[in-house]
Amino acid sequence: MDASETPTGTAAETPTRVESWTEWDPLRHVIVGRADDGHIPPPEPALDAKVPEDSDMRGQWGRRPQETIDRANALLDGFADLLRKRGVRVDRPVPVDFSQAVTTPDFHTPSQFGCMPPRDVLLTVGREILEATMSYRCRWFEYLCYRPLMQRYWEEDPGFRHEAAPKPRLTDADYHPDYLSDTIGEAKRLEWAAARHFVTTEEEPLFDAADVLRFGRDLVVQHGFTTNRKGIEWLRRHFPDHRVHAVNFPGDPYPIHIDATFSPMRPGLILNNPQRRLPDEQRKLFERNGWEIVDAAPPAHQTPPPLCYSSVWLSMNVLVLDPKTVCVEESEVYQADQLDRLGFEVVPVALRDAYAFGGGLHCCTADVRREGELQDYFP
Ligand code: ABU
Repeated sequence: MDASETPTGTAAETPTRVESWTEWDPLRHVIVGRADDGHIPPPEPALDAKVPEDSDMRGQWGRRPQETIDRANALLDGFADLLRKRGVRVDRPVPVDFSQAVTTPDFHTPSQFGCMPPRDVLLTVGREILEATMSYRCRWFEYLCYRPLMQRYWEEDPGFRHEAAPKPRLTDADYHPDYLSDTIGEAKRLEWAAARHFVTTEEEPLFDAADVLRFGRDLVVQHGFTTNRKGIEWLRRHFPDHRVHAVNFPGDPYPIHIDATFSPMRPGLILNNPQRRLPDEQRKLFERNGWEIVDAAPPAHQTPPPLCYSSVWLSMNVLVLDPKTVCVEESEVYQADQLDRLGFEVVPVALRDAYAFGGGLHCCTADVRREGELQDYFP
């Protein structure tokens, strides 16, 4: 069997058709990341700005301990099996050697990151999968792990469009030097976030795919550390038949990736992180179209797991299987209870020990196929 895929049962027989327009339509085919050879990358500007001053990640880098890689892979394999048993076809990336340095004419970094999470790299919009520019040097080549799958989809599905955004140069001009101090402090970070002063500059278009949410004809994109204004404008020009809306969340001192901040669950319902509330002006689009924006339940944990980049708000980083069914990390009992009360079948999934590799249930997946056609939810 090819390392890129582990078919079992009927889900494996799902023919290849790339198409997904939303975060909630019934999931039929998905990519689940792997923890193999996961590295904590060496210092670099965008990554350092994301690591809180009191984090256990400060000053650490190198290959992650093998026992944590094995544990994370066991959890990711378990999640893949659970999805297959529910009839979802699951494909897996092919890791490269992440201990390799990356050298381009513009930068050098002594090692890479991993192939978790795919959601950061691959943006599926309708019949297209777009490889994001990425904004960290250590993730510049991460798309290579997905190329065997992209090639296969391209050969098997004549309607599939495989696209790649222009690779950025990622010189020092891409990063604001004032973010690189070790002693910025949270108050200053919040002030900067409110003023939309982020670590990335406007030198060139930058975006990570996990800053984009798909609502049919509308794409909602977070402006923050990993996506700049030019990245949003690039997406606007690349998807001329979509409306692209820039959003920002002033309560987040480390704004990377929208999926632990603002999570659409089904048509008409969004969970919003109560510490990172969407500004009133930006809420209007949803409210005038009858969407309810509900504060997400509090996380069950006071701190992230060891050596983790993400916040405790991975509690709301859930994977919607269809508008009535949602996967929630099994220890996130408050989030599970809230979604149960909102009418969902909640499927508990053990994943917390894989969080350190790049995120939760939404992060560790990338859509290939959801049923459903393009619709206008904000007419
Ligand atoms: N990749 C999502 C992480 C967001 C957060 O740390 O809250």
